[in-house]
This record gives sequence, C-alpha cells and structure tokens, in this order.
Amino acid sequence: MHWGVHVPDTPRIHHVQGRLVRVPMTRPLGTSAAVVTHAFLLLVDLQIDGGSVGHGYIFCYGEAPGRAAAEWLRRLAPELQGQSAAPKNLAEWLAPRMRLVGHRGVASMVTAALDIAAWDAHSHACGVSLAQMLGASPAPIRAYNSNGLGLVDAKIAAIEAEVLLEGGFGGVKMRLGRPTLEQDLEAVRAVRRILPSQCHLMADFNQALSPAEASRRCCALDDEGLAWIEEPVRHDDYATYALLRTKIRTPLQIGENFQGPSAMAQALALRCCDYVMVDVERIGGVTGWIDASGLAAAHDVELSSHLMPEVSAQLLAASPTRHWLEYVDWATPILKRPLEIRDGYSVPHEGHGTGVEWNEDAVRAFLVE
Ligand code: SMN
Ligand code: MG
Repeated sequence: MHWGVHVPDTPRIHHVQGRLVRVPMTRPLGTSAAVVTHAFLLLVDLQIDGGSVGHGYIFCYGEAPGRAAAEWLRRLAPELQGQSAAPKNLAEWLAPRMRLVGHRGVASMVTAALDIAAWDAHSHACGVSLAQMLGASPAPIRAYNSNGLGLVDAKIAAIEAEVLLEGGFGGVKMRLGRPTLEQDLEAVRAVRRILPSQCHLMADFNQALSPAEASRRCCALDDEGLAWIEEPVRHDDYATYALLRTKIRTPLQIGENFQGPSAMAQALALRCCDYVMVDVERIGGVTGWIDASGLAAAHDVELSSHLMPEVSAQLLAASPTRHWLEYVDWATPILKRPLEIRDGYSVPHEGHGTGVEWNEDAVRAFLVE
C-alpha cells in the first residue's frame, strides 16, 4: 500500500539459476586487444510465480569474469527468492546492492543477465514475444556478419570475408589495429576488393590507437569505402572522437562500451560519433536498452547492436532508429533454436519471449560450473 492506494501484486521470483559454459568458437576472433577462441557464457534461468521461466545469457569475455559473474549470481539467488520479478523493481532492488562496488564490469553483467531473464519470463507469462512486450512487432533486422575476420594476413582475410557472406549477409566486419597502417590498409583493400560493391564493410580498431595515430590511420582509410570506423581510440575519450569526426567523412561508430544509458547521453550530447551501438549487457539489460534507444531516437542517431544477437534482434525491432544487427554465432551450439539469418536479415521469432532456450545436452557438454 502507498498513500492508501492499492498497488496490484506483481509476480515474485521463485527460483534463479546461473550456469557458466565454455563454448568453442567456429572462428577465433583476433582483436587488437586479445584473441578469443572460446565464448564463456553465463546462462540464467529465472522462474517466476505461475511457472514461467525466463532465459538469458551474457558473453563474459573470459573465464575469470565468467566465474566471478557465476559466483555472484549464485550468492544473490537465495536473496532474490520472493522479490518482485518486475524488471524495473528488480533493478531498484539490485541498485543499492551494487552501489559500493560500482555498477560496472562484472556487477553490471550480473544485473543485465538477471534483467534479460526477467523480461523473458514476463514475456512468456504474457504470451508474447519480447518485441511485442515492448510495443513492437517482431521484425526482420538487417544483419552483418561479425564472426572471424580478426587481425589476420590480408590474403587470408579476403578468403574469409567471402565465406562470411554465405547466408546473404549485407555486410561483414573486420578488425584493424595491425602493427602498421600499411598492413591495415592492405587488409582493408583486399577484403573490399573481394566483396560485392553493394556489400558493407565495417572496421573495428577495438580502442588500439593513440589520438595522433587514430587521426593518421582514419584519414588514410577515409577513401576505402568503409561503412564505419569503430572505436579507434579509448572508448570514453569523447573529446578525441569529436575532433576525429571533424577530420573524416567515414562515419564513426562507438557504444559497445557505454556503461549504462548515461554514458550514451554524454557521447550524444558531445556529438562525438555518427552512429551508436549498444551492448545489452553493458547498457543495463533490456531495461537499459529501452532508455538508450529513446536517447538515440531523440538525437536521431542510428542504433546498432553489439553481440548477443538473439535478444538484440528483438530489441532493435523496438528501437526507432534501428540500424544493423551484429551477428555472431557464438551461442548457437547451446541453443534449441539458434537465430536464423535469411537473405541478410534475422528471421523474427514467432513464439513467446526472446526465443532463447537451452539445448541441455550441449549445455552439459560445455558446462564449466
Ligand atoms: C568485440 C570485441 C571483443 C569481443 C567481442 C567483440 C568487438 C565487436 O568489439 O564489436 O564485435
Ligand atoms: Mg567493437
């Protein structure tokens, strides 16, 4: 009761389970920061009163953060029992518990994992897909293939790029940040040459460069027909991004490291990028994404997704300035119904929730803890 007004009950959390799996990747990803060969995924099952179970997973970037996130979730699980399962209430319940450690890194990963699973449970309970739950219709989303294309030799990159177009993708993303500009340039030219002219080529530096080197490399790449240049410098160096943006015509893309919608608000206020891409796990789950997509819409800036394509496809369907879905197949081996890409677009999920459900045999085979 609040001020004598009756507040209707919301479903309560009945049970939470977290499991960490280590899934081999078909194509290892060599970025300027690290080589990733296995996807450590934290899988969350959240059961609410009435029996609906929500599923969600987050990509943990490595074994240590994965184990930390799994342990954190395990410790929270008994306390979560009986709490409101409404995602906004859950966020309010979690906020003070994460305040001292800081709502970033592993803490924000755990929060997002629970939020995604809670939204999925609600969508199941309401008998609608997540996109419908957010007021949208399930829609096909244009996807680029982000598997592979790490910092390999130019010739190998060209061969790989051609293979990655299978499935009709309208774009692929290559990683940059080789020891020299000449090597990056050679790889970009080799890949661009092999791609059909209508196919988009995205390029990602993963924050490898100093501001001076970024200016040199981005200017040199400006006439290579790139769809965007992503994170050339430290992700939160918005002053450098704003300056860089005045020097090149190629769109600048940032956002996978936005830690919550407020980081996006700052970047957009400074007009330091042309596009934004949101990571559902860093932005604060579905709840954070809703706020972020509103901000992008208010600034009329195209919004793409980062990783976790299954839930992101539904979120993009509900995002007014939706742009590209980043497709990776890393969770495919553990999913009952992996996300399908047809003619370069994600096939909309027709059932309830996000469509994420586990292939339990595969989960057992890849289980870490
Ligand atoms: C990326 C980096 C590290 C792990 C996965 C993906 C990359 C991207 O920045 O945008 O795909
Ligand atoms: Mg990136």
